[in-house]
Amino acid sequence: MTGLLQTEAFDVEKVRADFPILKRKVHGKRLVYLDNAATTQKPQAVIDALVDYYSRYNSNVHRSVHTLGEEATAAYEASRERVAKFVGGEPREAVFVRGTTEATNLVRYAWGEKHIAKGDLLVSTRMEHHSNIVPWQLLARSRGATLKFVELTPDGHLDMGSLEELLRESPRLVAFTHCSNVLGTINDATAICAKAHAAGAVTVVDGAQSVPHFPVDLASIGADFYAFSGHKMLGPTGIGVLMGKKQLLQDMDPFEGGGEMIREVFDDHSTWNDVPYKFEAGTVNIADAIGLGAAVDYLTALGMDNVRKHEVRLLDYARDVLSGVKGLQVYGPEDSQQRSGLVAFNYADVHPHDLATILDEEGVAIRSGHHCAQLLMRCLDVPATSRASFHVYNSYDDIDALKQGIMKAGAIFKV
Ligand code: C6P
Repeated sequence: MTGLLQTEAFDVEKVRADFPILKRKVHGKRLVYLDNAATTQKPQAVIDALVDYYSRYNSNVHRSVHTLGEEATAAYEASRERVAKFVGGEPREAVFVRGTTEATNLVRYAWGEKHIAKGDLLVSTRMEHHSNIVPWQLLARSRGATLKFVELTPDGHLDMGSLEELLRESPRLVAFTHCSNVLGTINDATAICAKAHAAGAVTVVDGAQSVPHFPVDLASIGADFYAFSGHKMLGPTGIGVLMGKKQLLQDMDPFEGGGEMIREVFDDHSTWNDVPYKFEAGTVNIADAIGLGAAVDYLTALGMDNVRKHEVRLLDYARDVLSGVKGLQVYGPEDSQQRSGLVAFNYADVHPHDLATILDEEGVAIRSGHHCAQLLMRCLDVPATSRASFHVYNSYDDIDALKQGIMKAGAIFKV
Protein backbone atom coordinates (compact mmCIF):
# COMPACT_ATOMS: atom_id res chain seq x y z
CA MET A 1 0.00 0.00 0.00
CA THR A 2 1.25 3.50 -0.74
CA GLY A 3 0.21 6.92 0.51
CA LEU A 4 -0.43 8.01 4.02
CA LEU A 5 -3.16 6.34 5.96
CA GLN A 6 -6.50 8.12 5.93
CA THR A 7 -8.51 6.34 8.57
CA GLU A 8 -12.11 7.17 9.18
CA ALA A 9 -10.72 8.27 12.56
CA PHE A 10 -8.68 11.28 11.43
CA ASP A 11 -6.47 12.62 8.68
CA VAL A 12 -2.95 11.37 9.42
CA GLU A 13 -1.34 13.74 6.95
CA LYS A 14 -2.88 16.66 8.83
CA VAL A 15 -1.78 15.21 12.17
CA ARG A 16 1.78 14.75 10.91
CA ALA A 17 1.94 18.43 9.97
CA ASP A 18 1.48 19.26 13.67
CA PHE A 19 4.77 17.50 14.61
CA PRO A 20 7.79 19.54 13.46
CA ILE A 21 10.29 16.75 14.16
CA LEU A 22 8.68 14.57 11.48
CA LYS A 23 10.08 16.94 8.84
CA ARG A 24 13.67 16.00 9.66
CA LYS A 25 15.71 13.41 7.86
CA VAL A 26 17.81 10.65 9.43
CA HIS A 27 20.74 9.38 7.34
CA GLY A 28 19.16 11.24 4.42
CA LYS A 29 15.90 9.31 4.76
CA ARG A 30 12.42 10.31 5.93
CA LEU A 31 12.17 9.85 9.71
CA VAL A 32 9.93 6.86 10.44
CA TYR A 33 9.42 7.11 14.18
CA LEU A 34 8.26 3.78 15.63
CA ASP A 35 9.59 4.13 19.19
CA ASN A 36 6.51 5.67 20.74
CA ALA A 37 6.31 3.26 23.68
CA ALA A 38 9.67 4.69 24.81
CA THR A 39 8.56 8.29 24.26
CA THR A 40 6.31 10.08 21.79
CA GLN A 41 7.04 13.15 19.68
CA LYS A 42 5.50 16.50 20.62
CA PRO A 43 3.00 18.52 18.60
CA GLN A 44 3.63 22.24 18.00
CA ALA A 45 0.83 23.04 20.47
CA VAL A 46 2.81 21.43 23.32
CA ILE A 47 6.06 23.14 22.28
CA ASP A 48 4.18 26.46 22.08
CA ALA A 49 2.71 25.98 25.57
CA LEU A 50 6.24 25.56 26.99
CA VAL A 51 7.61 28.59 25.12
CA ASP A 52 4.57 30.65 26.08
CA TYR A 53 5.04 29.88 29.77
CA TYR A 54 8.75 30.71 29.76
CA SER A 55 8.41 33.80 27.57
CA ARG A 56 5.23 35.35 29.03
CA TYR A 57 4.45 34.27 32.61
CA ASN A 58 7.36 32.26 34.05
CA SER A 59 6.94 32.36 37.83
CA ASN A 60 6.68 30.06 40.82
CA VAL A 61 3.24 28.69 41.75
CA HIS A 62 1.17 28.82 44.97
CA ARG A 63 3.47 31.45 46.49
CA SER A 64 3.50 34.94 44.99
CA VAL A 65 0.50 37.24 44.65
CA HIS A 66 1.96 39.18 41.72
CA THR A 67 0.39 38.86 38.28
CA LEU A 68 2.90 36.37 36.89
CA GLY A 69 2.58 34.20 39.98
CA GLU A 70 -1.20 34.21 39.72
CA GLU A 71 -1.11 33.36 36.02
CA ALA A 72 1.35 30.51 36.49
CA THR A 73 -0.69 29.07 39.37
CA ALA A 74 -3.90 29.29 37.35
CA ALA A 75 -2.30 27.55 34.34
CA TYR A 76 -0.71 24.82 36.51
CA GLU A 77 -3.99 24.08 38.30
CA ALA A 78 -6.02 24.26 35.08
CA SER A 79 -3.66 21.62 33.69
CA ARG A 80 -4.28 19.40 36.72
CA GLU A 81 -8.03 19.70 36.11
CA ARG A 82 -7.73 18.81 32.41
CA VAL A 83 -5.43 15.86 33.06
CA ALA A 84 -7.66 14.45 35.83
CA LYS A 85 -10.77 14.83 33.66
CA PHE A 86 -8.98 13.10 30.76
CA VAL A 87 -8.79 9.89 32.82
CA GLY A 88 -12.16 10.27 34.56
CA GLY A 89 -10.68 11.35 37.91
CA GLU A 90 -10.86 14.27 40.34
CA PRO A 91 -8.21 17.06 40.33
CA ARG A 92 -7.78 16.70 44.11
CA GLU A 93 -6.75 13.08 43.50
CA ALA A 94 -4.14 13.98 40.84
CA VAL A 95 -0.57 14.32 42.12
CA PHE A 96 1.97 15.68 39.64
CA VAL A 97 5.12 13.55 39.70
CA ARG A 98 8.08 13.03 37.34
CA GLY A 99 6.49 10.00 35.68
CA THR A 100 5.20 6.49 36.26
CA THR A 101 8.42 5.45 37.99
CA GLU A 102 8.19 8.22 40.55
CA ALA A 103 4.50 7.43 41.05
CA THR A 104 5.05 3.79 42.01
CA ASN A 105 7.98 4.77 44.23
CA LEU A 106 5.80 7.39 45.91
CA VAL A 107 3.23 4.69 46.73
CA ARG A 108 5.98 2.40 47.94
CA TYR A 109 7.31 5.00 50.41
CA ALA A 110 4.27 7.00 51.43
CA TRP A 111 1.72 4.16 51.55
CA GLY A 112 3.85 1.03 51.75
CA GLU A 113 6.26 1.94 54.53
CA LYS A 114 3.27 2.90 56.70
CA HIS A 115 0.88 0.05 55.92
CA ILE A 116 2.97 -3.02 55.08
CA ALA A 117 4.05 -5.23 57.98
CA LYS A 118 6.30 -8.25 58.44
CA GLY A 119 4.85 -11.34 56.76
CA ASP A 120 2.48 -9.43 54.44
CA LEU A 121 2.11 -10.53 50.83
CA LEU A 122 2.61 -8.18 47.88
CA VAL A 123 1.59 -9.27 44.37
CA SER A 124 2.94 -8.08 41.02
CA THR A 125 2.96 -9.83 37.63
CA ARG A 126 5.55 -11.23 35.23
CA MET A 127 4.58 -8.79 32.47
CA GLU A 128 5.52 -5.66 34.44
CA HIS A 129 7.96 -2.94 33.59
CA HIS A 130 10.69 -2.79 36.26
CA SER A 131 9.05 0.32 37.72
CA ASN A 132 6.16 -1.88 38.89
CA ILE A 133 8.44 -4.61 40.30
CA VAL A 134 11.53 -3.06 41.88
CA PRO A 135 9.67 -0.67 44.24
CA TRP A 136 7.77 -3.69 45.63
CA GLN A 137 11.01 -5.67 46.01
CA LEU A 138 12.43 -2.74 47.99
CA LEU A 139 9.26 -2.52 50.07
CA ALA A 140 9.24 -6.27 50.73
CA ARG A 141 12.87 -6.05 51.85
CA SER A 142 12.40 -3.06 54.15
CA ARG A 143 9.18 -4.35 55.77
CA GLY A 144 9.91 -8.09 55.84
CA ALA A 145 7.09 -8.83 53.41
CA THR A 146 6.97 -11.36 50.55
CA LEU A 147 6.58 -10.54 46.84
CA LYS A 148 4.95 -13.04 44.46
CA PHE A 149 4.09 -12.83 40.76
CA VAL A 150 1.03 -13.63 38.67
CA GLU A 151 2.10 -16.05 35.92
CA LEU A 152 1.40 -15.58 32.19
CA THR A 153 -0.44 -17.76 29.67
CA PRO A 154 1.43 -18.89 26.54
CA ASP A 155 -0.53 -16.38 24.41
CA GLY A 156 0.64 -13.43 26.51
CA HIS A 157 -2.23 -12.81 28.93
CA LEU A 158 -2.22 -12.74 32.71
CA ASP A 159 -3.10 -16.20 34.01
CA MET A 160 -6.33 -15.55 35.93
CA GLY A 161 -6.01 -18.88 37.75
CA SER A 162 -2.62 -17.81 39.06
CA LEU A 163 -4.07 -14.46 40.18
CA GLU A 164 -7.00 -16.20 41.97
CA GLU A 165 -4.56 -18.50 43.74
CA LEU A 166 -2.51 -15.56 45.03
CA LEU A 167 -5.63 -13.67 46.05
CA ARG A 168 -6.58 -16.59 48.29
CA GLU A 169 -3.43 -15.73 50.30
CA SER A 170 -4.96 -12.29 51.09
CA PRO A 171 -2.26 -9.97 49.69
CA ARG A 172 -2.10 -6.39 50.99
CA LEU A 173 -1.17 -5.01 47.56
CA VAL A 174 -1.82 -6.03 43.95
CA ALA A 175 0.26 -4.10 41.39
CA PHE A 176 -0.27 -4.71 37.67
CA THR A 177 -0.02 -3.00 34.32
CA HIS A 178 -3.08 -1.91 32.38
CA CYS A 179 -1.13 -2.57 29.18
CA SER A 180 2.18 -4.36 28.58
CA ASN A 181 4.99 -2.35 26.95
CA VAL A 182 6.26 -5.53 25.24
CA LEU A 183 3.31 -7.83 24.56
CA GLY A 184 0.84 -5.00 24.04
CA THR A 185 -1.66 -7.03 26.08
CA ILE A 186 -4.50 -4.92 27.45
CA ASN A 187 -5.48 -6.25 30.85
CA ASP A 188 -9.04 -6.04 32.20
CA ALA A 189 -8.11 -3.53 34.89
CA THR A 190 -11.70 -3.18 36.12
CA ALA A 191 -12.09 -6.93 36.73
CA ILE A 192 -8.65 -7.32 38.33
CA CYS A 193 -9.20 -4.35 40.66
CA ALA A 194 -12.62 -5.77 41.69
CA LYS A 195 -11.09 -9.19 42.48
CA ALA A 196 -8.14 -7.65 44.34
CA HIS A 197 -10.39 -5.38 46.38
CA ALA A 198 -12.66 -8.32 47.27
CA ALA A 199 -9.53 -10.04 48.62
CA GLY A 200 -8.74 -6.95 50.72
CA ALA A 201 -5.80 -5.66 48.66
CA VAL A 202 -4.90 -2.12 47.64
CA THR A 203 -4.43 -1.85 43.87
CA VAL A 204 -1.67 -0.04 41.96
CA VAL A 205 -2.22 0.12 38.20
CA ASP A 206 0.51 1.12 35.76
CA GLY A 207 -1.16 3.18 33.05
CA ALA A 208 2.03 4.24 31.22
CA GLN A 209 1.04 2.38 28.04
CA SER A 210 -2.72 2.74 28.30
CA VAL A 211 -3.56 6.43 28.89
CA PRO A 212 -1.65 7.47 25.70
CA HIS A 213 -3.40 4.91 23.51
CA PHE A 214 -7.05 4.32 24.43
CA PRO A 215 -9.81 5.86 26.58
CA VAL A 216 -9.26 5.30 30.30
CA ASP A 217 -12.03 5.91 32.82
CA LEU A 218 -10.82 5.67 36.40
CA ALA A 219 -14.35 6.01 37.75
CA SER A 220 -15.18 2.60 36.27
CA ILE A 221 -11.76 0.96 36.80
CA GLY A 222 -11.81 1.75 40.51
CA ALA A 223 -8.03 1.46 41.08
CA ASP A 224 -6.70 2.80 44.36
CA PHE A 225 -3.62 4.19 42.61
CA TYR A 226 -3.16 4.73 38.87
CA ALA A 227 0.10 6.03 37.36
CA PHE A 228 1.07 7.44 33.97
CA SER A 229 3.78 9.47 32.20
CA GLY A 230 3.30 12.66 30.19
CA HIS A 231 6.09 12.01 27.70
CA LYS A 232 4.41 8.89 26.30
CA MET A 233 1.22 10.84 25.51
CA LEU A 234 2.66 13.68 23.39
CA GLY A 235 3.58 15.70 26.51
CA PRO A 236 6.96 16.81 27.86
CA THR A 237 9.41 14.59 29.74
CA GLY A 238 9.74 14.99 33.50
CA ILE A 239 6.02 15.15 34.23
CA GLY A 240 3.53 12.42 35.05
CA VAL A 241 0.59 11.78 37.30
CA LEU A 242 -0.27 9.59 40.24
CA MET A 243 -4.03 9.36 40.62
CA GLY A 244 -4.91 8.15 44.11
CA LYS A 245 -8.14 7.73 46.03
CA LYS A 246 -8.53 10.76 48.27
CA GLN A 247 -8.99 8.78 51.47
CA LEU A 248 -5.79 6.83 50.86
CA LEU A 249 -3.79 9.94 49.90
CA GLN A 250 -4.99 11.75 53.01
CA ASP A 251 -4.02 8.85 55.23
CA MET A 252 -0.52 8.51 53.73
CA ASP A 253 2.72 9.96 55.02
CA PRO A 254 4.46 12.56 52.80
CA PHE A 255 6.93 11.38 50.17
CA GLU A 256 9.35 14.31 50.45
CA GLY A 257 9.58 17.10 53.03
CA GLY A 258 10.06 20.75 52.05
CA GLY A 259 8.29 23.88 50.85
CA GLU A 260 4.56 24.00 50.16
CA MET A 261 3.83 20.45 51.33
CA ILE A 262 3.39 21.70 54.91
CA ARG A 263 0.67 23.59 56.74
CA GLU A 264 2.74 24.56 59.81
CA VAL A 265 6.30 23.86 60.89
CA PHE A 266 7.33 23.75 64.58
CA ASP A 267 10.64 22.94 66.29
CA ASP A 268 9.94 19.25 66.57
CA HIS A 269 7.20 18.45 64.07
CA SER A 270 5.19 19.74 61.12
CA THR A 271 1.63 19.40 59.87
CA TRP A 272 0.78 18.67 56.25
CA ASN A 273 -0.91 20.57 53.47
CA ASP A 274 -4.06 19.14 51.83
CA VAL A 275 -3.74 16.51 49.10
CA PRO A 276 -2.46 16.61 46.43
CA TYR A 277 -0.10 19.43 47.60
CA LYS A 278 1.17 17.28 50.48
CA PHE A 279 2.99 15.23 47.81
CA GLU A 280 4.33 18.13 45.74
CA ALA A 281 7.26 19.38 47.84
CA GLY A 282 9.47 22.22 46.65
CA THR A 283 9.21 24.05 43.35
CA VAL A 284 7.27 21.76 41.05
CA ASN A 285 7.74 21.12 37.33
CA ILE A 286 5.47 23.99 36.28
CA ALA A 287 6.27 24.28 32.58
CA ASP A 288 5.98 20.58 31.87
CA ALA A 289 2.70 20.28 33.79
CA ILE A 290 1.32 23.06 31.60
CA GLY A 291 2.74 21.28 28.54
CA LEU A 292 0.98 18.09 29.59
CA GLY A 293 -2.29 20.02 29.73
CA ALA A 294 -1.69 21.06 26.10
CA ALA A 295 -1.02 17.42 25.15
CA VAL A 296 -4.29 16.38 26.77
CA ASP A 297 -6.11 19.10 24.79
CA TYR A 298 -4.51 17.80 21.58
CA LEU A 299 -5.52 14.18 22.26
CA THR A 300 -9.00 15.24 23.37
CA ALA A 301 -9.50 17.13 20.10
CA LEU A 302 -8.52 14.01 18.14
CA GLY A 303 -10.69 11.84 20.40
CA MET A 304 -9.24 8.86 22.26
CA ASP A 305 -11.75 6.53 20.57
CA ASN A 306 -10.29 7.67 17.26
CA VAL A 307 -6.72 7.22 18.51
CA ARG A 308 -7.58 3.64 19.45
CA LYS A 309 -9.34 3.01 16.12
CA HIS A 310 -6.30 4.32 14.26
CA GLU A 311 -3.91 2.06 16.18
CA VAL A 312 -6.07 -1.03 15.62
CA ARG A 313 -5.97 -0.30 11.87
CA LEU A 314 -2.16 -0.04 12.07
CA LEU A 315 -1.92 -3.24 14.10
CA ASP A 316 -4.04 -5.14 11.58
CA TYR A 317 -1.93 -3.81 8.73
CA ALA A 318 1.32 -4.65 10.54
CA ARG A 319 0.10 -8.19 11.22
CA ASP A 320 -0.78 -8.69 7.53
CA VAL A 321 2.50 -7.21 6.26
CA LEU A 322 4.79 -8.89 8.78
CA SER A 323 3.13 -12.32 8.63
CA GLY A 324 4.74 -12.72 5.21
CA VAL A 325 8.27 -12.32 6.61
CA LYS A 326 9.92 -15.71 7.01
CA GLY A 327 11.62 -16.20 10.40
CA LEU A 328 9.77 -13.36 12.14
CA GLN A 329 8.23 -14.20 15.50
CA VAL A 330 5.76 -11.71 16.96
CA TYR A 331 4.97 -11.82 20.70
CA GLY A 332 1.68 -11.15 22.46
CA PRO A 333 -2.03 -11.73 21.72
CA GLU A 334 -2.94 -12.21 18.04
CA ASP A 335 -6.23 -10.32 18.23
CA SER A 336 -5.67 -6.57 17.69
CA GLN A 337 -8.67 -5.87 19.93
CA GLN A 338 -6.77 -7.38 22.87
CA ARG A 339 -3.59 -5.43 22.37
CA SER A 340 -2.32 -1.92 22.13
CA GLY A 341 -0.45 -0.34 19.20
CA LEU A 342 2.92 -2.00 19.41
CA VAL A 343 4.60 -5.07 17.99
CA ALA A 344 7.54 -6.80 19.69
CA PHE A 345 9.31 -9.43 17.65
CA ASN A 346 12.46 -11.39 16.92
CA TYR A 347 13.77 -12.02 13.44
CA ALA A 348 15.52 -15.36 12.95
CA ASP A 349 18.99 -15.16 14.54
CA VAL A 350 19.44 -11.44 13.88
CA HIS A 351 20.24 -9.73 17.16
CA PRO A 352 17.65 -7.02 17.95
CA HIS A 353 20.42 -4.40 18.31
CA ASP A 354 21.78 -5.28 14.84
CA LEU A 355 18.29 -5.06 13.39
CA ALA A 356 17.66 -1.69 15.08
CA THR A 357 20.97 -0.37 13.72
CA ILE A 358 20.18 -1.44 10.17
CA LEU A 359 16.69 0.05 10.46
CA ASP A 360 18.19 3.31 11.73
CA GLU A 361 20.25 3.56 8.54
CA GLU A 362 16.90 3.55 6.72
CA GLY A 363 15.53 6.32 8.96
CA VAL A 364 13.36 3.85 10.91
CA ALA A 365 13.52 4.26 14.71
CA ILE A 366 12.54 1.22 16.77
CA ARG A 367 13.64 0.03 20.20
CA SER A 368 15.62 -3.13 20.86
CA GLY A 369 16.56 -4.70 24.17
CA HIS A 370 14.76 -6.02 27.23
CA HIS A 371 12.44 -2.98 27.45
CA CYS A 372 12.92 -2.86 31.23
CA ALA A 373 10.90 -6.07 31.48
CA GLN A 374 13.42 -8.76 32.33
CA LEU A 375 10.95 -11.05 34.12
CA LEU A 376 8.91 -11.07 30.93
CA MET A 377 12.01 -11.72 28.78
CA ARG A 378 12.62 -14.84 30.90
CA CYS A 379 9.03 -15.99 30.29
CA LEU A 380 9.58 -15.52 26.54
CA ASP A 381 12.95 -17.26 26.91
CA VAL A 382 14.80 -14.51 25.01
CA PRO A 383 17.32 -11.91 26.21
CA ALA A 384 15.83 -9.16 24.05
CA THR A 385 13.32 -8.28 21.34
CA SER A 386 12.85 -5.61 18.70
CA ARG A 387 9.79 -3.42 19.16
CA ALA A 388 7.90 -1.11 16.81
CA SER A 389 5.34 1.05 18.58
CA PHE A 390 2.78 3.40 17.03
CA HIS A 391 1.06 6.66 17.71
CA VAL A 392 -1.23 9.13 15.99
CA TYR A 393 1.22 10.23 13.28
CA ASN A 394 2.14 6.74 12.06
CA SER A 395 0.87 5.47 8.75
CA TYR A 396 0.80 2.34 6.59
CA ASP A 397 3.87 3.78 4.86
CA ASP A 398 5.79 3.60 8.13
CA ILE A 399 4.99 -0.09 8.46
CA ASP A 400 6.05 -0.67 4.85
CA ALA A 401 9.37 1.06 5.67
CA LEU A 402 9.75 -1.20 8.71
CA LYS A 403 9.23 -4.28 6.58
CA GLN A 404 11.71 -3.09 3.94
CA GLY A 405 14.32 -2.50 6.65
CA ILE A 406 13.74 -5.96 8.07
CA MET A 407 14.15 -7.47 4.60
CA LYS A 408 17.43 -5.55 4.19
CA ALA A 409 18.66 -7.02 7.47
CA GLY A 410 17.54 -10.44 6.22
CA ALA A 411 19.66 -10.00 3.09
CA ILE A 412 22.72 -8.90 5.12
CA PHE A 413 22.41 -11.76 7.63
CA LYS A 414 21.35 -14.29 4.98
CA VAL A 415 18.08 -15.24 6.73
N1 C6P B 1 8.69 2.23 29.21
C1 C6P B 1 9.69 1.63 27.12
O1 C6P B 1 10.48 1.81 26.17
P1 C6P B 1 8.77 6.33 33.02
O2 C6P B 1 10.13 6.00 32.53
O3 C6P B 1 8.70 6.51 34.49
O4 C6P B 1 8.11 7.45 32.25
O5 C6P B 1 7.85 5.07 32.65
C2 C6P B 1 8.19 3.81 33.13
C3 C6P B 1 7.26 2.77 32.54
C4 C6P B 1 6.35 2.15 33.36
N2 C6P B 1 5.49 1.24 32.89
C5 C6P B 1 5.48 0.87 31.61
C6 C6P B 1 4.47 -0.14 31.15
C7 C6P B 1 6.37 1.46 30.73
O6 C6P B 1 6.35 1.10 29.45
C8 C6P B 1 7.32 2.41 31.20
C9 C6P B 1 8.35 3.01 30.30
C10 C6P B 1 9.59 2.69 28.18
O7 C6P B 1 8.97 0.64 27.18
C11 C6P B 1 10.94 3.11 28.67
S1 C6P B 1 11.77 1.84 29.54
